[in-house]
Amino acid sequence: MTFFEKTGGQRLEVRWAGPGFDRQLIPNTVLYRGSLDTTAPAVPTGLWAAAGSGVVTLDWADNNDADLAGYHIYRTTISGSTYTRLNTSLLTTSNYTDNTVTNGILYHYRVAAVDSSQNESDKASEASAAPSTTASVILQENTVGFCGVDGTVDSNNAGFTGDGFANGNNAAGSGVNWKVSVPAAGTYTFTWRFANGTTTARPANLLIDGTASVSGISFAGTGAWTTWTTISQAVSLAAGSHTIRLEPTTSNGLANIDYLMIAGAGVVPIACN
Ligand SMILES: [Ca+2]
Ligand SMILES: [Ca+2]
Ligand SMILES: [Ca+2]
Ligand SMILES: [Ca+2]
Repeated sequence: MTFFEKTGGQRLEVRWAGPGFDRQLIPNTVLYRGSLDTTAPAVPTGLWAAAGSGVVTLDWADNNDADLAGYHIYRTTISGSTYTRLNTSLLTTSNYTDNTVTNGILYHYRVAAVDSSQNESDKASEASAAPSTTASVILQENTVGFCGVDGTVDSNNAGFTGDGFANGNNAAGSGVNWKVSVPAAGTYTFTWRFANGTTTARPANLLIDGTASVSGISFAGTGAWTTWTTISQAVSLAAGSHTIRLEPTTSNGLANIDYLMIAGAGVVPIACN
């Protein structure tokens, strides 16, 4: 390769040689003309995970990038770090089944999109799953089924999973909303992971489709805002889709909510709008 500069112009010559012939110039008519693609695809959206016994199934929305080549899926058991890529070849469909999980362990997943120039997007928000003999879904902030908080999603108190936790305004009635669909009428187990750094319990009512379902669920003090625990509640649901709202009854507001897990066969998080 020769690069030389003339007054008022620059020139690059590329030559090649092979067995039995001398090096010769590659004419510029066959050299690739164009600009290199350095633009990564959009970050995938709509990731959610469903856990069964020894299995986690993941689904997300199709990317619309014209030069999309596929996806990479990543997993960790330490929320926010040490991700391992699960797929060996690029995934060409927007779903994945992870059969390499152990019941009783909480896993966290993120997905990224890759284009035909090997540019990789940022990883999408973390979705979590807890494989068990009982099927379940976990609704994390910034993933499907989380419909907002009367307050903020924060990440300042360590020990949360996913992108952070829902910190409702400290006022009665400042709640958190979710939305799911269930395939059959029955009793489903709701489990909230939460922290309450005060010594006063922060009770809340559970509203299903705007109607009081369970009153006075007591989110007790956990000793510190970085100390997280869970509380479970059996909830009756009719078949179909439901809005879920957890609403505090005192002026202290809600405990900080890391996630809502709903256990029962066939629960599916639903986009809020
Ligand atoms: Ca691109
Ligand atoms: Ca999909
Ligand atoms: Ca608060
Ligand atoms: Ca969380």
